[in-house]
Amino acid sequence: MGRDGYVPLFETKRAKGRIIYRFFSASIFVGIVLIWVYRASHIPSSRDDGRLGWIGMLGAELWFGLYWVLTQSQRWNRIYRYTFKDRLSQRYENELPGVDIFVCTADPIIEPPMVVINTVLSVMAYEYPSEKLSVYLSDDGGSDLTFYALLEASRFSKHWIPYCKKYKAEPRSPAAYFVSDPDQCDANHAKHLASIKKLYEDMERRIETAMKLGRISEEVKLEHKGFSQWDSYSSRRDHDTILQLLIDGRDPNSKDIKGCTLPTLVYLAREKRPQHHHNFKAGAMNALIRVSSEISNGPIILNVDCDMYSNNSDSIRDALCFFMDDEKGHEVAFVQFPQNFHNITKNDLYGSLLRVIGEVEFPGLDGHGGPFYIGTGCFHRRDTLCGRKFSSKARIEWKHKNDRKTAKIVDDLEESLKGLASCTYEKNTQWGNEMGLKYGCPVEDVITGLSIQCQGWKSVYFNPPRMGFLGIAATTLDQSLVQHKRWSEGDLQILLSKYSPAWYGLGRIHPGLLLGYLTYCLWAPNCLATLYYAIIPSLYLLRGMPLFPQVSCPWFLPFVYVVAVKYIYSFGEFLWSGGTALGWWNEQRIWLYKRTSSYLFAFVDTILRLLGFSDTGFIISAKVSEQEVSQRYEQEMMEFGSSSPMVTILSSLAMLNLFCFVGLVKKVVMTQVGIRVYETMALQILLCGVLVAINLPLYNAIFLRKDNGKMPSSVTFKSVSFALFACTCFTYLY
Ligand SMILES: *[C@@H]1O[C@H](CO)[C@@H](O)[C@H](O)[C@H]1NC(C)=O
Ligand SMILES: CC(=O)N[C@H]1CO[C@H](CO)[C@@H](O)[C@@H]1O
Repeated sequence: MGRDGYVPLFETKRAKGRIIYRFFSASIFVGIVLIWVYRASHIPSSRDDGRLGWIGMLGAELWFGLYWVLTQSQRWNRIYRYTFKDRLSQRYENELPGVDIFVCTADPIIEPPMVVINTVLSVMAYEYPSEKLSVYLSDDGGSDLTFYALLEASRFSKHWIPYCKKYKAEPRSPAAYFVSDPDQCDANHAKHLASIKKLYEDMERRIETAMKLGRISEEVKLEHKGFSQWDSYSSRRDHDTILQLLIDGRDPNSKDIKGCTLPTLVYLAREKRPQHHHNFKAGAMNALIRVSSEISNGPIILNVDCDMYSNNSDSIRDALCFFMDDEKGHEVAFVQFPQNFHNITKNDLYGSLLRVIGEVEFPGLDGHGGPFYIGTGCFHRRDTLCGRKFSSKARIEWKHKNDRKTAKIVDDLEESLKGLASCTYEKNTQWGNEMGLKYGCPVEDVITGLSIQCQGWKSVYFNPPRMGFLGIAATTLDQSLVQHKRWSEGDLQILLSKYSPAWYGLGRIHPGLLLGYLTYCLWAPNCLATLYYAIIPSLYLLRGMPLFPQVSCPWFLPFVYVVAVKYIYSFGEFLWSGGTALGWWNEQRIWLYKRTSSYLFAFVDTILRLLGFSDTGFIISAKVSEQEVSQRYEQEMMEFGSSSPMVTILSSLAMLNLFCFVGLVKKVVMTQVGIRVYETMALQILLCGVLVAINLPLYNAIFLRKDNGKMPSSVTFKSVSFALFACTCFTYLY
């Protein structure tokens, strides 16, 4: 107990070894500066000595060095958070605030209704007073199949919630719970488990039947009046607002089988018209904010993606420990949980987990005022999301926040709320600008979080040992690259937007946080220096022209120091974050692939748009989850089987490096210049060799594999031609 009886609800610990880290990183910086000095002072005097290539190396190394400096902001001051949930219940159990949970889905095919309702059920079953919990599903697919699944889920919840609370079941997504093989000891529980599992499977069968049929049968339509709202529906892009309170928590008749109150459950498909822009997920979130304000108006909002179930029934209480802390709670605008996945393979082939970001970089941002908002697994204070500015004096009175709207007759209420989700509601309002989530950016979450932090608010990163939320990770290379293209493009747009951290954030957020934002905003431009480094030194190697200092030269040392120490550190950091050695190697590969394809397309598209052209507009691939594909994913075999331009670039780069490496080997064998080559071009050989080694799975996909995940022959043809062309031109013409 502290002064004046203040009992903190959470604790913040600084990472150990920060001083050592700072010395260490200063030494790398010295190495980087020496490299710059070497480059600048050794520019060859004539074109024949590779002057152009040299100047390019200088440019690339300047970029890498400066970018490395930016990344230090995320390691400089890491902090870790711990909550005291028992203190929270001692003090506030009777005045816990209402919590509104938003689940967003957009397409019943890509995001199957069974996945969606598992998420919904897991958040309905939070260890939290049900009368204070409301769950809203926004369905931008406007699908009666999703509505039907939710209706089924509302019925199943009457059994599921009391079951979870009685047996303290974890996790509370039924599908995940049943496969986790819950070990029950007593016969009673076993019987109960069997019966609830049967209920679940019956429900699943009914939903799958409807999915196969592709529509709702007439019989089922009679079960609920809500289906009549689809009578005037013409397509998912053209329909009225569909709003249905499936469970009204205030209604004395909505009880579970034990007679306890159920959480409110609402289905919303906002109005869509072809002539109105719908602003994607940000638009859906803003409609939910308005509609929920008239139904439950919970002062805390949690939003999760529809595939992200709650793996920890105490997460709400964890988050409240930050919001309700007497001393610091009033500064906190949002509490971000890490994005985690339940279908990651052991060595995380596609680096989906972003392990180091979650374990190291976000705690580092937290030390400078808080992490970004990443669009899922995040608790917000409703008023800040609606644009309230921070004031150090305004404390929050949670007690008065609990006044729910007095119950109107439900039918009237639904009708009167529909206007809030109409296409035209936002016209001439500040929605999407000063209020709610921001429009016009592919990463609406990050830009919204940034603008909240610019209003003076802090955010908190909370990464508990048992993960709060688990989603589904990309299971093919294509999905993974497309996802990164969207992210890096969105982040670059933020840099160029009115809310750019570089000018809007300047003076409004902590400088360390500003640098942290820049690290992400500059993901896309990284493609230039990386492409340069992956192409030019190898071509020069083929021609026998050195671009790095000789082994015997003192300038060799800074290069070796920076490269060796940087990678040893990165390896250690990855293992410390819970990864495997092979996982690190995979991460290096995907790092290269992202930078040379996703980021390149993101960069080019952004430039094209700035110049007034439309973007390259390649199609977003659907989430495939065919049996075969997931089998290969589980065996950690990379999936190349699509002939997208991104894969073509990766394959061309890999072939180019292979040719250069083979050319070198041939030269060494035939002319016996071996020792001299190692002496003069050791670093270039190393670079080219590593690029070849890291691409081994790609060569395998070109030359050896027979399954459908192998490289399509059209891609092989294009990339071999391109690489041959580049090597020939460079050797004979340049
Ligand atoms: C999810 O929760 C279960 C217990 O319900 C736990 O055993 C598991 O480790 C959790 N998963 C993660 C990734 O934390
Ligand atoms: C390893 C693993 O759990 N893979 C699963 C990931 O999720 C997809 C889609 O739900 C499944 O098909 C995989 O089996």
